[in-house]
Amino acid sequence: MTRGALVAIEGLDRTGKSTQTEILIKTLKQQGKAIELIKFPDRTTQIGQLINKYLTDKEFRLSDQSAHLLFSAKRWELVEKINNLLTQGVTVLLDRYVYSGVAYSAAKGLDFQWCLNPDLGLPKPDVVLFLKFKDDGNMKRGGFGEERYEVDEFQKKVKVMFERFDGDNNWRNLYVDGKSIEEVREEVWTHVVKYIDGLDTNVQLFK
Ligand code: 2DT
Ligand code: MG
Repeated sequence: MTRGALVAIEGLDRTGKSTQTEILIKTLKQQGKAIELIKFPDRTTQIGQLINKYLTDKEFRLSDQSAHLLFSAKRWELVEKINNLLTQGVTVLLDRYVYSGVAYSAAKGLDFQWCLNPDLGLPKPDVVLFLKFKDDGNMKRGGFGEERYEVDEFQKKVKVMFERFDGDNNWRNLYVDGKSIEEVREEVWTHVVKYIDGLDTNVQLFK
């Protein structure tokens, strides 16, 4: 039986993840493909609401470790749903995932492996599209500075942590510098098209 593919879109803030995921969903739906978008953090459940408070209210204090574990708990809350969708042949598109979880927390100084540990056993994406600026281009875009992590110095540290995943066989760097939405869309498509008809192999787990 063919299962759906697990595709993650990752990147710093303001790199175009949400724009590209929306376009991709629309394209795949137009082609009659079964696809579902899951955004992390999803802010609707009780855990999600706590995370939302943490991100938007700077007076709300949590230790870095407990904040980290909440984001991980958020993923574990949805793992059954993800697995069920994949089994049913649905392609699951993740807007942020484990990689953001590790990168944003490790950027605060927490140990990289410690950050990954609570996510071990989660389904591992078949492909990760990392939307990336060569320079600090995301910081020059508008809409920055409203939430906890939207600070230039911090974004630079997160970038370094994200890059530690570069080299994994599922990792694809997509440079967005100076490219239009349409140009990035085409590149996203060339990476995703190989996966949209499903896979015969079992989904891998983080280990
Ligand atoms: P958005 O800007 O995409 O809404 O994300 N984050 C995200 C973490 O620190 N850990 C995680 O596990 C995830 C998924 C990245 C809000 C912020 O939450 C950060 C930015
Ligand atoms: Mg954001």
